[in-house]
Amino acid sequence: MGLTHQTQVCIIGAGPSGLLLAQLLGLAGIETIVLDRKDRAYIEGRVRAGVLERGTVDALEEAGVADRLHREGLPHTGFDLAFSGDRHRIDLQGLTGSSVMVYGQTEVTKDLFRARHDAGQRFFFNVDQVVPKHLKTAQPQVQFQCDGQIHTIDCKFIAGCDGFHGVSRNAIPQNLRQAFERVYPFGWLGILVDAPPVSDELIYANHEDGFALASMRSPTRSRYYVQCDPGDTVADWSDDRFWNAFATRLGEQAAGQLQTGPSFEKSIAPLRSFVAEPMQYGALFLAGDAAHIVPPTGAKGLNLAVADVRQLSRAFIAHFKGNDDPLQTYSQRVLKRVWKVERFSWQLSTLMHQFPDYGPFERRMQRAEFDYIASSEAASTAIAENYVGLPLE
Ligand code: FAS
Ligand code: PHB
Repeated sequence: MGLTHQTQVCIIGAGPSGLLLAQLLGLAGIETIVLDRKDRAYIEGRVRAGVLERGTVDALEEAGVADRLHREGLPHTGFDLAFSGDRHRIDLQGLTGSSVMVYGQTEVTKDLFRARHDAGQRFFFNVDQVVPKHLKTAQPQVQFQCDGQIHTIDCKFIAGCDGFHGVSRNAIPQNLRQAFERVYPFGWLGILVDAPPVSDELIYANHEDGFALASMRSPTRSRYYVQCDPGDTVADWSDDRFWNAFATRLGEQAAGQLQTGPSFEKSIAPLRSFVAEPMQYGALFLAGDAAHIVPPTGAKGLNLAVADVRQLSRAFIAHFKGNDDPLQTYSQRVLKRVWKVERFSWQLSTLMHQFPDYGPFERRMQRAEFDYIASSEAASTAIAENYVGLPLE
């Protein structure tokens, strides 16, 4: 028979989406249980996003977990687009009055875990066989295995925060859901290195050899990426090969400032655009990568997840106060913004990468778009307002 537990909202996934949702609901007095198939150390060790929109910083302040972010985060008021060595700065502050914060997702996750632990959050780690059940009834459940036992959680709602490879999305009957996907013909190879960043701000570069991104985690720790073939493995990329490609693609000006060193993290991420509709079914509500994926070019993945959670937490809180409208309209409201962010991430990825099937005409179109952005305040403003973050609604 196994063990049975009760809660108001069962959250599947303890990544940024699940942890932030648990924190915001906890502060509103709503009980949650959080499940993850991994454990805290593994989740905190995943190196992913690095740029936070203003809205994400607002959400972390609202969640009471932004103290270290404000101590250690790096405010950025602009970034560079580079094309075959020519550089154009997107003046975020001047064009939009807003900026972004450079602070690693790893740190956001650690701050959220610490807050949830201090709040006495009920977690189940290293779970298996997770099955959301009875979604169209008043008594939904989540069944799973943990420590050799079968567990059942009786709850009012289920939040699917289990990322792209989770189970929640597919708990919606196949005939009622639709997926939209674009898989890009390249990946990103990323490294971490304890060396000062090549520039004070981020540089996104399109070079005939491929894309490169110069980012950072602190004044002494850099986060760098190069476009690679989708079939590449980390073993194909020695540090020497990485540094040569990175320096070439950034252009002479930056290459002259580059301080290299041994990488201590090296990973390859595939790039895709993906949206699953709808983002709710009965008692199940999806947030974050469980519902959508963006190529990291626009620095939107984590920020889009946080935007979902801000809306979902407000809708749950409204429900428990007697107003069910926000919850009933969650999917249609959130998807409007999701698609706008998907568009920006797709546009910037299309502009900044070398596509194997692009000929001379397409490459001229990329160069012409860069020259237009560099010469038009309106075009630069369009990039800037998407990069700092679109309004929540
Ligand atoms: P997550 O995937 O972070 O978390 C989902 C959680 O659910 C995981 O902890 C997983 O263990 C758990 N889970 C999965 N299946 C489960 C199951 N069946 N039962 C229980 N738990 C389950 N975004 C950027 O903005 N910039 C970047 O540079 C960037 N780089 C990335 C690099 C990589 C390799 C990846 C994969 C993503 C990257 N992203 C980036 C996007 C990333 O930051 C996501 O947007 C962010 O992690 C989304 O958070 P969650 O929605 O919580 O999903
Ligand atoms: C990062 O610092 O990891 C980062 C920054 C900006 C992006 C993607 C990744 O667009």
